[in-house]
Amino acid sequence: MTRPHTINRERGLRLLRTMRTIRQASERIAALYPSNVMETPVHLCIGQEAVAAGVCHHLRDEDKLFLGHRTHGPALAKGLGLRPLFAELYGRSTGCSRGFGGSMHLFDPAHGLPGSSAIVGGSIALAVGAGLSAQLQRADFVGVAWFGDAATNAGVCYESLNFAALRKLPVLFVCEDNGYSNVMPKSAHSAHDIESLAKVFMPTVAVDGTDVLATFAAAGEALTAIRAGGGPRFLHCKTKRWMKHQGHEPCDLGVVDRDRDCPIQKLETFLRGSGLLQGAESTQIAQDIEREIDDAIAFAAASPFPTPELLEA
Ligand SMILES: Cc1ncc(C[n+]2csc(CCOP(=O)(O)OP(=O)(O)O)c2C)c(N)n1
Repeated sequence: MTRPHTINRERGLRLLRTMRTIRQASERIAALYPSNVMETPVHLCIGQEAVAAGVCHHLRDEDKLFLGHRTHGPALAKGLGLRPLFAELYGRSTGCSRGFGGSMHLFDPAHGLPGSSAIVGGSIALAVGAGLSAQLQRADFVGVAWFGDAATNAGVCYESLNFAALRKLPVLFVCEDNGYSNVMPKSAHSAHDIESLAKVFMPTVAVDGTDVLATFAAAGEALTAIRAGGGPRFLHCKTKRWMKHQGHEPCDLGVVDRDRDCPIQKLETFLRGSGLLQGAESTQIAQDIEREIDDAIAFAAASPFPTPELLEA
């Protein structure tokens, strides 16, 4: 049974701002990409913003989030700035990975982004390692594994779920399930059902990942249990990818209805209906974000490329 949403204005606007930042930054990347100013492949997460915002609003800087190849949304929601993101995409020395990593290797330890892996499933065991380290040090942080549906086919996923459950580690597994591995639907790449698989090992919750309030509530409950010493939790977020697997072009698989499936529109409709968003507030938020993106792009374009010496620094 779905529960009615409860949220206050401040939190609602924060979620909206985060989702809009991800959307608008992604749209700008898509627009700039064909001009070859970016020195990296990009995997955009337009349509998937609610998962990033809903989960990451519960995370602290100390919590360690390990990403895969589709990084921009959760990295921004976790605290990465627009300047270091755009500078990294432009391959400049002011980027979060000094221009050496690109889109799939965003690095910002101060905001709990210790690294990511472009190997499908590669981030999962790293988050379990972070959870083990928190347990051994009696430290108060959580390891978060962020991965797509196809990563649940990897052997390391099973080993990680098993070990985290066995040792009751503080780990949140977030499966951002957009139903596809590149152009291959889940029915063609997985013989298992993700929830049934995860439930073998730990409490698992499935949530509509286009509904930020549902995702926010489910992630909050899972993290509260983990932080209380209850062991790992698995969050299965079903969402839609609006763009092609990689690059700047819209998805042509015919599975997205941009009105019905838009997480931002869903939240705005709810906030307006509840009297928490009024008049031109949403437009104002969008305009503020556009200015921040303009600033980040100008910063990136004016920054120097890295030198070989910087590798050793
Ligand atoms: C081990 C491995 N196999 C194949 C690839 C090529 N590859 C890159 S992304 C991708 C699809 C991944 O799908 P999913 O994990 O569901 O994430 P999504 O792209 O949908 O976010 C594949 C097959 C890879 N990077 N690593």
